[in-house]
Amino acid sequence: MFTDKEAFKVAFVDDLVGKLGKPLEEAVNADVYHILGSMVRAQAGKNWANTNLKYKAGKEKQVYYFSMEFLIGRLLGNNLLNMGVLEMVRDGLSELGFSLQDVEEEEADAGLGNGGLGRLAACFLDSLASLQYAGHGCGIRYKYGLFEQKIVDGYQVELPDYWLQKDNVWEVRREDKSVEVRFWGRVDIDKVGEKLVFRHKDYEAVRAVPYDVPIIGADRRHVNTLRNWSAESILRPDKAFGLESGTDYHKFLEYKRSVESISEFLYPDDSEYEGKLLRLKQQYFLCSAGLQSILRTFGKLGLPLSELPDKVALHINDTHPTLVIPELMRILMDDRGLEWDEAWDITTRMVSYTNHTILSEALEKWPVNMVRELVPRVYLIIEEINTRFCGELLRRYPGDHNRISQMAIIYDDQVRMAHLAIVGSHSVNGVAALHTDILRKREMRLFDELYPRRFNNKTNGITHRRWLMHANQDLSGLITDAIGSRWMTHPQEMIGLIKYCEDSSFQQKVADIKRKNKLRLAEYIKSRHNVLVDPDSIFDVQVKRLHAYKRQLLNILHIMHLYNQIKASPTIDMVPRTFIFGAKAAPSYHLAKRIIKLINTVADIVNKDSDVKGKIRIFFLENYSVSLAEKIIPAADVSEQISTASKEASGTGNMKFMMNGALTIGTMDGANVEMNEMIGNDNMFLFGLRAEQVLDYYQYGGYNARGMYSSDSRVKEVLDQLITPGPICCYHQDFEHIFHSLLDNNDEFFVLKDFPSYVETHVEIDRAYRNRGEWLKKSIINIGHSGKFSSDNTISRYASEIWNIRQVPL
Ligand code: GL9
Repeated sequence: MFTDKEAFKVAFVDDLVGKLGKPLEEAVNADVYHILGSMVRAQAGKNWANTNLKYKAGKEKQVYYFSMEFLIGRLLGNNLLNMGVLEMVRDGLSELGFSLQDVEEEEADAGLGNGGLGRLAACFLDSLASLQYAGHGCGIRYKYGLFEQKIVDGYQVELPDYWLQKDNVWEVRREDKSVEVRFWGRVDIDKVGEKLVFRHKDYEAVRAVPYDVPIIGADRRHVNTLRNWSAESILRPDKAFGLESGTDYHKFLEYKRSVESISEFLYPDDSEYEGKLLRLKQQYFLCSAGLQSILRTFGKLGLPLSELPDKVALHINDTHPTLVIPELMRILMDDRGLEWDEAWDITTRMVSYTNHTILSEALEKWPVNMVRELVPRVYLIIEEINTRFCGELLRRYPGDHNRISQMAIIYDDQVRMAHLAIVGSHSVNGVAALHTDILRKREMRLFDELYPRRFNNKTNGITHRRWLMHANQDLSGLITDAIGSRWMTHPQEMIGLIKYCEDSSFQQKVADIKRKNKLRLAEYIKSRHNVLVDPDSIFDVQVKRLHAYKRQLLNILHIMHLYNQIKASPTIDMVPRTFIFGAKAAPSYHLAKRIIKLINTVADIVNKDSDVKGKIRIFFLENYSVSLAEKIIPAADVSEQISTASKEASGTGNMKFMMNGALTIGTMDGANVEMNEMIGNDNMFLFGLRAEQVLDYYQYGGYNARGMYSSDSRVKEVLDQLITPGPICCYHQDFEHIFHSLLDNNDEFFVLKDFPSYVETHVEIDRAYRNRGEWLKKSIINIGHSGKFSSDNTISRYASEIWNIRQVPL
């Protein structure tokens, strides 16, 4: 049905009329989405079945990526792209009177993730399938994804994300693959001969039902699976908790409600964890359901358990799924009868772990009582792992009790999940060179000393299919015109663009595409803010979660400073700038929410002030999401990557902007460092403290925020505007808190310290932008080097260096 345009149109109309019972003329975009999506799903279905048959027949080793978050976004456009029919379908639909772009807008944006960590998981799935690896996702089918953000009177308001109320054509409920997950209860220990037998009694059973989503690779033939688990009640109440069927209907309803809450919503925390029982329940639910289903699949191969590590790799995305380790031990020992040593050998050879942050507030520590009560048998296993580990340490470092308490898995009545993850896996990776370095040398130094071969780096990546080929189709076309199409499967060949970086006709084409993308974003902004943005202004963009360490505050303070300059000398010469923000704050993160209010307040004042004469404009675009990112990033001239050095483990937005030709203003943090290694100081705008300096300040002190305030008049002026009712800027009680967070807590993230160099670097950007040829040259150099950051590259390394899996051609 997708063989050629005419065949497609016939099949499409036929399907639409047949399924909806209405003539084409009456069809709306939502109908077209439903029919087209179902056609794609049906087509992919055949390849999906074939892929699974092939994996099974070849007994291929498969990797399962366990993640509490998969920030997939919309799938229709990407699936059409990967199936190689995007253009044909776009033309066909257009001839039938529909715009594919409008049809794509009908799809819910699956927001089952918070930010970078969840989006990385989605990019990895795309690369695994596209590179022909047998690699699948294992996640939770949250009924509500990340909240929908509204801005009301400048404040963030959170609304539930009813994504499932929209038609979801991709998922398939697989009732027959359901498994049971057990919580609470107690463990009876019996001795049978020499062997201890552990029996979990009086537990509460939960039914885990998988919803499978096909992940279509770029060769269209490889279709892997994202298996998302939904929590449901056991069908028979008597089986659930030993009641006589139907005797206590209220109790059953209560049980049902509590069970369903497990997959009800995604926790909206970014780089911070909440020690809530429900969150722990979600984690165990994912681990237990995922493992049971993987072991069932392995069972069909008829191989001995000793071969498990040759056939299955388990990857845990941060510590959230660390319970995979003790849960696998439990299954291997209690259900399959293995001894500890053999089970441990198998487990540690199968599991690998990625660390995504060194922020201490993000390090998960679960209270012992909570774990012991919720999953009593699993807790006993964690205790045993800890006992054996501490024994090993004692033999290796006799008498060094300080070291042992620093490294123990259970300490101070808490289970340290990162320690469990390191001890129970064969590989621990960081997500950018600098981050891995900090992990090895500082955060996890003692573990690196004990297991030097375990730590390794895998710099993050992004799928160039979604973030370039789909989001920026014109630029993608231009690249192909210039260097042919091999870059699509070998993104590092984008380096071939470098030879055009000084070619003025090529530069002009890049400029024209950027302008078109800016016009498109301007239209979007007009539809939201009713203001027409100047497409010839510099689009200066910071979009990412709102967090103190990401320093949106530095950005807005600088804008306040620019505004002060304009007010002082209205004829000041500057290239007009449009500052664009998008950011969600965790609902309980008050400082972050106040910063949103500040951005919106300053925007209000500046955008209304006729003295400004369009020199600067500020827009906070509400509800930042994957689909909004796809509109914003291709239109950016300047990418703000301004975290306090050492704090942003990698960042992935930085790579998306680079790939779309924006120039970065950034600190030497995360993957910015590696961008800088490739393109040099001439092609990005670096500023601020280096990671070493920041870490030294933390360790030895010596920074005085008040000193910055009293010695730099620009700093003083903008800070005073936060606390002084005045005509020029924006006194508000909320901003007093911001003021005090900077001065009373000695500016934890060095906003004031980096302010002067940030201001100067923005002056440099203004200067650089005026030289169009030079700017475009830099832009092309950025694009050309960005192929290195394709997640295809990242995934090949995970595959060969961690998972030991090979490509499976079909
Ligand atoms: C993060 C890091 O903060 C980012 O720097 C990194 O790029 C991504 C992916 O490795 O992981 N760790 C983390 O907890 N989050 C990240 O973005 N937070 C969210 O995903 C919201």
